[in-house]
Amino acid sequence: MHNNIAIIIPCYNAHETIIKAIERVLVYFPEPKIIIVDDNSPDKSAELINERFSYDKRIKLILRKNKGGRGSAVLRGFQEGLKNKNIEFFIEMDADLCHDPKYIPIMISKCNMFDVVIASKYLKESIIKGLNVKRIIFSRIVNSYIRFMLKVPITDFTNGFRCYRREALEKVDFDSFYSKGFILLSEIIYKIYKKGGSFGEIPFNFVHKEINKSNFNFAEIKEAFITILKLKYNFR
Ligand SMILES: Nc1nc2c(ncn2[C@@H]2O[C@H](COP(=O)(O)OP(=O)(O)O)[C@@H](O)[C@H]2O)c(=O)[nH]1
Ligand SMILES: [Mg+2]
Repeated sequence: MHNNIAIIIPCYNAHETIIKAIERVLVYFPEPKIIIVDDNSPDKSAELINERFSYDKRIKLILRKNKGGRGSAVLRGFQEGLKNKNIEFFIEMDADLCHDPKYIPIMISKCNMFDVVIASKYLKESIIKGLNVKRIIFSRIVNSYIRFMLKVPITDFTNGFRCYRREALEKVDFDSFYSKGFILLSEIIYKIYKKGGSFGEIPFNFVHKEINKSNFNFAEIKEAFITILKLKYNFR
């Protein structure tokens, strides 16, 4: 059972949490395909993963030379997973324990009805813990801006905890992306939407811990606003 699922985890400087994140996935899925894409993290996350899992066939570590952005790392993971024709469902989740794998079975079952299912921080039943007020307000503004611009009927465009069906990903031209960072999460939604894809959301508890230093920076914010404009007005 569940041998048709790949779990993609982008990893950058996550050595404090990545092993636990993998182990938590294994609690729910004893035989998953886990693909971790690490961009040569200076904190040596990759070494740690290798020490613990190098003989474990379920876990594949893809090492890239340079920090290429969270979104682009996930695309790399999708490309790897798509090579295996048995895989039907592609889960994307963070390495920093903000995304509890207990929601994965719920996302997958809902994904039988939708092309993409998103764990949303902004549904009525969702709970956000540990995120400072500035980040919450910023995320709300960004999400309102994206929804206003792109008109896709979902509430959370920026959370990287999702399930995609194979057919949805196969419709996407992986060479056509404008962005590389977190905004790629919105770009991929828009691309699937334009191809007629359908979207479902589930509420979840987003739990942010103090140890989670964000990789998020000004360059990514700039990229976000420009990418949305490019998508809306269709220019390069
Ligand atoms: N491979 C790779 N992973 C990244 C990069 N930037 C962020 N990540 C990972 O993407 C996820 C989300 O990043 P995070 O810094 O927690 O962003 P935040 O949650 O928006 O503050 C985590 O699993 C990070 O380890 C990157 O440039 N390359
Ligand atoms: Mg995070």
